[in-house]
Amino acid sequence: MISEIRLRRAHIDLVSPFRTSFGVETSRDLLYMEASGGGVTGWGECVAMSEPMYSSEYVDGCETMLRRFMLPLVQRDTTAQSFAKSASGIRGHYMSKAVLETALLDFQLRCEGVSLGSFLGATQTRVRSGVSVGIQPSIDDLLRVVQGYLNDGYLRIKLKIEPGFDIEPVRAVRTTFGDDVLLQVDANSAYELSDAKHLAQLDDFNLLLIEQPLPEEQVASHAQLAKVVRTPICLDESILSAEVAREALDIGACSIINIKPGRVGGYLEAKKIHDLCYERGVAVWCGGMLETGIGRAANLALAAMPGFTLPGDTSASARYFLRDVTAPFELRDGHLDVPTGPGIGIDPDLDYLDSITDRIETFALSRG
Ligand code: OSB
Ligand code: MG
Repeated sequence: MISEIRLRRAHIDLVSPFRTSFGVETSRDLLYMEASGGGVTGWGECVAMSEPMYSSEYVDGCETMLRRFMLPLVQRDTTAQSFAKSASGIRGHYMSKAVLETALLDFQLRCEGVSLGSFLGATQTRVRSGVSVGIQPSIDDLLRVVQGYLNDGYLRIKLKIEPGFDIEPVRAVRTTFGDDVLLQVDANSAYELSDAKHLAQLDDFNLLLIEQPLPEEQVASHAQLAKVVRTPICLDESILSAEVAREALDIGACSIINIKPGRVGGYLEAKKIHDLCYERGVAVWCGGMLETGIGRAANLALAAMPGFTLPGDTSASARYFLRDVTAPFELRDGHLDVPTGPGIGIDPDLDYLDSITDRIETFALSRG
């Protein structure tokens, strides 16, 4: 039984600025939920960024949602499953739902001694790692950064693109590093359907996929785009639930899906999207939101499911932080090991986490 929930706000610097079509991140504004009882603590990490630029959600807004509408739904005997059910009446706010649901799920799995991987049906003990490369000041800088990641052993490169930094940088990377490099691009919604012919120039570079070229709401426009562009379209921002995923696949808006548990309300919904895609033979991969070790551990469990046939954005701790809040996730032969312990399988270094914590608020639970 859970006796209290803590909401922790913290911050951590990134090793280098991460630029996308929607902005530049230099540090991570963190919100963790901790569900505790009987000496056990379950953890969740919120994926929202400090500003609503990737999607409409942002971390201070998540804190308000949790405080005002979600924590009141939790009682001592609330499970991840019962929380998901009661929170389904709240529209949207997936990232807020996900962090609390994950803390509850981690708590119950730790109590049962079951790893998140086995709960989800993971079949792999390690997962192939890709890396997401931010927009760079110049093509020379980009080539240097990509070379560094290839030297580290990353098995797939994802280039962030935007209008004005797209065809030539991709050409340069393909030409410099050759045809064997697994390469894909992510536009974070920066284009319009009228850019279809421009984007079709990317067809020359044998990319695995183009991720989220058009705005989140324009699912049907992606189906139009897919008729002009030969490179497979992969959706990220648009896929907010298994229902949206089903509709997007049905109309041909995408042929690959980036699954981010935080974006869809948690691991239970993420599993539904995996299962739907697996049944249809649609490839999925695990995205990331610059998570610390807490969120990364859980993503690795998900990425170990059988339908995750493409390398994800599950990179090593060192790609993000000088020092992670958990023992660092390290690349071995381009792979990360899936944690095997109960729940997410890893604990934060509490002394270090406390040192980067701004404040903690404790919520005592009623009996239920
Ligand atoms: O669109 O996939 C994205 C990071 C923050 C927000 C959105 C995205 C990303 C990434 C990096 O591409 C993923 C990662 O390495 O965690
Ligand atoms: Mg993306």
